[in-house]
Parts: sequence; C-alpha cells; structure tokens
Amino acid sequence: MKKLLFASVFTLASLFSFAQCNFNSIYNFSFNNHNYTVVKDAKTWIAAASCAKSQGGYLVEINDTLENIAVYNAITQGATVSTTYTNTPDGGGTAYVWIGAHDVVEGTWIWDGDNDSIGTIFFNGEGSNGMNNGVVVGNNFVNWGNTGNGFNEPDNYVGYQDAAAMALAGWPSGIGFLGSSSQWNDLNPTNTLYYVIEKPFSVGENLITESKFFTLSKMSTNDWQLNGTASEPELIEILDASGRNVKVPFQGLHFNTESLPSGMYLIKLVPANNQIQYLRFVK
Ligand SMILES: [Ca+2]
Ligand SMILES: [Ca+2]
Ligand SMILES: [Ca+2]
Ligand SMILES: [Ca+2]
Repeated sequence: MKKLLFASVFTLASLFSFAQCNFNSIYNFSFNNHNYTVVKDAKTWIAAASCAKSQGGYLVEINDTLENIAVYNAITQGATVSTTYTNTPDGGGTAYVWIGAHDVVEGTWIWDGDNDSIGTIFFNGEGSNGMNNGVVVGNNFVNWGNTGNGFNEPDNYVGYQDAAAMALAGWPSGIGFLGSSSQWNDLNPTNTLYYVIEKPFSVGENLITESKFFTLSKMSTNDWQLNGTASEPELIEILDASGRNVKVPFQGLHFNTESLPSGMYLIKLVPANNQIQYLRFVK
C-alpha cells in the first residue's frame, strides 16, 4: 500500500513538472550541426533551463559572432518575436530572451544552460557600468552590452542580476547607451522571458546544405535540367523523402521523373572535392 501511494505521488509530481513547460509556440532552426528552438513562453531563468533540459538540451550557449547572429535572427525574424514583446524593468525597459549563462557564484560567468553548475567559465567580474573589473576568460566569445569601447555589462545592477539574456533592442529603451540589439545583459533571473534551447545533432543527423553551385530548372512536366558553373558532379543521386535512392534516367545534367510518385525529393550532388550538396524539388 505504501509503495502504491509513493508511485502515484511520483507520477503526479512528474506530470506537474512536465506541464510547467509549454511548447505550443516554438520556432525550430539548425545552425552548425546544432538544433535550436525559440520557445515563446515566458519563464524565469531557472524554469527555462529546466524546460530546456526536459527536451534533452540546454539554454543556448553562444560561442561566436555567427551563432549570435543566427540566434538573434531566428528570434526576431524566424520566430517573429516583437522587439517590444515584454518590458524588463531591470533591463532598461527593453525586451530580452534568456541565454544559458549565469553567475550564481557572483562575478563568475559560466555557460551552464542545464543549470547543473558544470560548464565553461567565460567571463569574470563586471563591465564599466558596474565595478569595471571585467575580464574575458581565455579566447571565449563575449558579447556583453557595449558601445564599442569595452563592456558596460554585466553590472549586477541593484545586486541581484545573475542570469544572462540577449537584448532584442538597445537599452535603456529608446536611448541605448549601455548596449544594442543582440548584445547581452545580466538580469534578475526571476524575470519571465522567452528562451532559446540548443541541442547538438544526434548521431546520423545531418544539416541539409543547399547547393551554391547548381540550380534546377523544370523544362516541362517531368523534365528537369541541372545548371551550374562548377564542373559536372562525380555522382548524382535522387533521394525520396525516406532517403532511398530512386533510379531515374539521366542524360548528362538532364533527367526525367515520369516514373516517380508525387512528393518531395532531394538531388544529392557529389563533386570531385567530396563536399556533398543538395537541391530540393517537389514533383
Ligand atoms: Ca552553441
Ligand atoms: Ca551545465
Ligand atoms: Ca550577478
Ligand atoms: Ca545588467
């Protein structure tokens, strides 16, 4: 009886903690062999990290300018989050989205988007709006709010800013003398903000790279022509939606899809340098 009671309490607790995360409004994208999800559900930093973990990921860890741009563009353009979707009182009235860094040990900034206190320490101290003793650790990428002349953030404003967020616009709102859009600010972790989950590709998962060198033209109903400036690929395959190689007649870069059922297909092009490219078409 005791055992049964324990089991049902445990189940209720699991259901309750699961229900706290809401993934009804999300935007998925891939970048550099990682999958990302912009979650349009406002959470505290700790709850957001726990929801990221529940998906097998962590709050996004931003390691270079390109990743920073990809994340910012995905939030504002892909997920179409308004740059004024919320008003953050301790962030100069600007809107932010949580990223995976905290300084629970005050002044020691660590990438720890799954909140288990294990991760890479990338910054120590505060910017010029705080104690002005901040230093980047090693070669880590850092994008704290700045106006081109050293970091203004983090500043641990009023003593309780322990979580990092990406700004969707300059701050303070409308003035922007501390930082600009896509830069980072330390905020009170109890703010409720949208968040971004990052997850490395699982084994066997590949990013489909569209070909830069070939285009596809439809000549008539089932006749297609590949055009490209590069030399002819060593190998061309047509894959169906399940990844199966379907055989179609090729004459040079011209092929016919009469024998194929309707659906989406990928043309796999393997050039001499072995850098596989893909083109997508729908019959
Ligand atoms: Ca990353
Ligand atoms: Ca961690
Ligand atoms: Ca702090
Ligand atoms: Ca701050």
